[in-house]
Amino acid sequence: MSDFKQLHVSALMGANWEAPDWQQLETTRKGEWLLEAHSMTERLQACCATLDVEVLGLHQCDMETLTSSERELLGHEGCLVREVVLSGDNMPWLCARTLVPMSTLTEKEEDIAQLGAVPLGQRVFTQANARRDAIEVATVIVKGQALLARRSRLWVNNKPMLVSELFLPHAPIYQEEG
Ligand code: VNL
Repeated sequence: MSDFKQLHVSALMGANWEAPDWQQLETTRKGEWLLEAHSMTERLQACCATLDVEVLGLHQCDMETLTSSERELLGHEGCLVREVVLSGDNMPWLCARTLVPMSTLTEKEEDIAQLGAVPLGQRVFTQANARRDAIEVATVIVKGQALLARRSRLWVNNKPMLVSELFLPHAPIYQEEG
């Protein structure tokens, strides 16, 4: 699994994030996935019988290691880094890396550091004031294959976190338009 992590997490970290072309994307199936403003967990769950989360990594990073765009989106702060792979019916669908600033992990949000196999979306979107903004998209080449990715900021109780998601080859986003 650690080769998998190395390959996909570094691909996410090296992505060239760009503002989405909303008008063009909104009309496509891929675009609906990439621009999903509500819970990606729920959207994935609707496509399978069992959605499993495996935690690949959980560590802290200093604010010096954040990129300039990460600092612009989150502020100048150390973060908890959570890396997971989500599988739908035992097929790997999504690799996600989330940066959670230390000031977000306070009060009712302290438990976000200990989610384990509970999907982040399940935790965040039960909160009435959860919202997503700053959606960006990228195409990332992994082993010669072009994969879709997105990055977005989630807010819980007005505290931010930054989620990067890489859609793996078997993910429903690539299934034919029906
Ligand atoms: C997580 C991150 C889950 C991003 C997600 O969907 C996601 C997580 C289920 O860290 O649990 O899109």
